[in-house]
Amino acid sequence: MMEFNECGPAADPQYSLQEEEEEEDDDDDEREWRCTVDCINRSLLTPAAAASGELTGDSYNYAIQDTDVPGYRVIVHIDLDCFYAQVEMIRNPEFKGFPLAVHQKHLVVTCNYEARKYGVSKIMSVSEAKEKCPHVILVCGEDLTPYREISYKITELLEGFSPLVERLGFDENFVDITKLVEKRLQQIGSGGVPADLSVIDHVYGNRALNTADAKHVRLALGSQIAAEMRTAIYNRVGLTGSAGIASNKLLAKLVSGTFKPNQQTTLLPESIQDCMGSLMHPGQVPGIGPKTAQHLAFLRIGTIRGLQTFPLDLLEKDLGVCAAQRIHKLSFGVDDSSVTPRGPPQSLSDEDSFRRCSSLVEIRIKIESLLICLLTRLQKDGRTPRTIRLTIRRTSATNKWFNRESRQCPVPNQLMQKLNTEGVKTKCSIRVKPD
Ligand code: TTP
Ligand code: MG
Repeated sequence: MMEFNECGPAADPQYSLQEEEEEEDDDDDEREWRCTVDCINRSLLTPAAAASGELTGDSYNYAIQDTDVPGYRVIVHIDLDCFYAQVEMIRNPEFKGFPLAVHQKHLVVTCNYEARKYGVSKIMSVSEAKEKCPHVILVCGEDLTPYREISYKITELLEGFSPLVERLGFDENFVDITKLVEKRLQQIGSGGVPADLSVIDHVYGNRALNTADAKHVRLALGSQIAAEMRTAIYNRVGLTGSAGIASNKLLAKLVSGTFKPNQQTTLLPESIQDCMGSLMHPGQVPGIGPKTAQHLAFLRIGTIRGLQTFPLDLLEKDLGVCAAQRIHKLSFGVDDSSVTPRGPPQSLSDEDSFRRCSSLVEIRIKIESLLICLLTRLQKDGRTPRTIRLTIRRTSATNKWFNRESRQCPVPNQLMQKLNTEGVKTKCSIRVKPD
């Protein structure tokens, strides 16, 4: 992997190192749901909200003053359908309607829903995909540029609805729409919530909406906003996506995949335990990564119920207080983490396999091609990088990421100047030392 770090506008020395989220693969899950402090100020609830959402006759009483109050937030998680495949169908409209798979090297990384009907799936070898569907169209998806560009377009579009948008990978976004829901409640005014208020598309577990329940009303309005977001994404970018609407990030992400593609699901509070209980094992809880799940398995915790009922003090002894409390709460569907916009990535990286390289010349060519891609992106980005780092990962049969070694150095001051005057040259000067 090669990356430029600490990218920042020339005039702004404040940028700090942060991995470009969509291209880092280590412990992603664990990182996303960081430990948060539970500091609910119940007095911030209006009387109606404080009274567990009972109707008082004035619809504005559905509102709360602090949009951070757990349970009263409205969070949307949007996951684009077969993302790379949809992008390829936009780039090549003649592929639309036919089974299509996007591969990197010999692996299918995604395929459209036409191909899925034949049994083609993500992380399947290209040869198996061809066996399942001999006429599948195969597109190489190793150049991430088109996916990256559309991915940021979607985030930007969602930011038009709410400034609180958090990217998760290339094709997922969380949007905190609590304030937007508050606004809609104000617009409804004292006339009362319309009796025909309904949830757009699916309600998890088919629960009936109770328009006398503040939380229900807020989520129903959230489902309308989510539908507007999906329509905007389709009309402006041409992509479909699935959405989950719930009171926190964990639950919104969990339900967004209930009905796919191009559908949305709203989770009402009464179904939270059913939703958590439907998970087969703790590793399926977003925020519990593979390492923690392994640890839990070691403690003989193999189900969500097992995690919920495991003595917290024992869990704390084993995992540490913070982590234990966090995952214990997650197992009940409680997640107070906020939707945190991250802004532009703080590092730009690219990677490729050196498996077929058997000489220094071949290695040099490979590194040069990575560098050219990165410099092109850097030029488009316009910010000035501080360091460049080259990372080599040696894999072994037992450990995929065994032995990770990096070297880094400062980027010469004149690089950006040179890049702007001369552009990215097709030939870069790279010295490769034998050791
Ligand atoms: P996903 O959201 O997992 O899949 P998807 O959007 O293609 O399909 P779905 O309709 O089920 O949501 O991943 C998003 C993109 O990330 C996907 O289009 C291709 C890429 N990807 C990889 O590069 N490597 C992988 O291992 C996987 C699973 C996906
Ligand atoms: Mg997706």
